[in-house]
Amino acid sequence: MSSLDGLPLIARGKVRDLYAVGDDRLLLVASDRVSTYDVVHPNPIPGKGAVLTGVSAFWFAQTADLVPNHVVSYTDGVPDEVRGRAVLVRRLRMLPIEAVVRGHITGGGWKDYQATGSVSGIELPAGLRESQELPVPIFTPSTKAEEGHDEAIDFARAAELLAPFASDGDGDALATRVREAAVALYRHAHEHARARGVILADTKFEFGLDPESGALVLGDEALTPDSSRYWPADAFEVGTTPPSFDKQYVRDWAVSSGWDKTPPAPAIPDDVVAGTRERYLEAYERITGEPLSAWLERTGAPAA
Ligand code: Q0N
Repeated sequence: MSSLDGLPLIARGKVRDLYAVGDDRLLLVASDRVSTYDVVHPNPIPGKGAVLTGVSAFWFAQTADLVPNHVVSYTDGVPDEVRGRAVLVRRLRMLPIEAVVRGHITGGGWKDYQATGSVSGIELPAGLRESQELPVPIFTPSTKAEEGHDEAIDFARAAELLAPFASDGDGDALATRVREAAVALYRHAHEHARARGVILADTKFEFGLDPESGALVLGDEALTPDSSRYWPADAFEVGTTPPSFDKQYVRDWAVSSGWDKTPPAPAIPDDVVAGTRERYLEAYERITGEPLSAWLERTGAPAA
């Protein structure tokens, strides 16, 4: 839990907190909390917040010339107690959709495809198998639900939701900019991850508009294990649900414990915490090519 002296709390998510810093900046703090089946467990995974923040930082730096992002600093203006797991960002006018991109057909997309042959109104080839790579990555936006599950919407509905944010009222043009930015980011990250033995199956971005220039800016966290499905390439098999890189370990334990997935979530045993932590550290290393200790040192965080 974080309550940072003097900073007004703006939003508290399941695992992340958002504080106001003056009028035009925010501090985004990732906790070590972990949720499975949308319920947060009572005990943390030490280092998880730093992994999520460090992985985001890696991708924001890699893609800054592709799409501008909201990052200001991971050090200046970041309180000592949250160093390594917090970022100071520019305050944006956030757009009211989740910009989901799928390169493989899995999860909710697989459910929708099985039921209708389409995802977000995009008709897909017949005969796809679970987890199969799509001919091209597709933009499958969803609404932002405060609680519970985001709802898949088609491009036309996304354009309607974005119209009030477009300076010229052209929601279609703004939705097209969001789609092009999101797909370009996915393509970049997918290619990079694949070279490191990791498949980026799908991911979810949040964009906002710069309040001064109106530019489209990438916000939130980006391409983290919490906002993406990363699969180890060597364990990937079409026709199955591949294990995700990180949380699968807790999920498997949660299922075998007999927990019925309704709150409250049970405490995670020490050996499962340790195993999950190892998986997060490995995800950081596989994706960024450096150990988490390098990130902790750069940001002046307490060593994990
Ligand atoms: C903002 N959320 C989404 C973590 C994130 N740069 C920004 N400017 C204005 N608003 C936001 C951002 C960002 N990022 C993003 N809410 C506001 C979700 N949360 C909720 C909980 O903590």
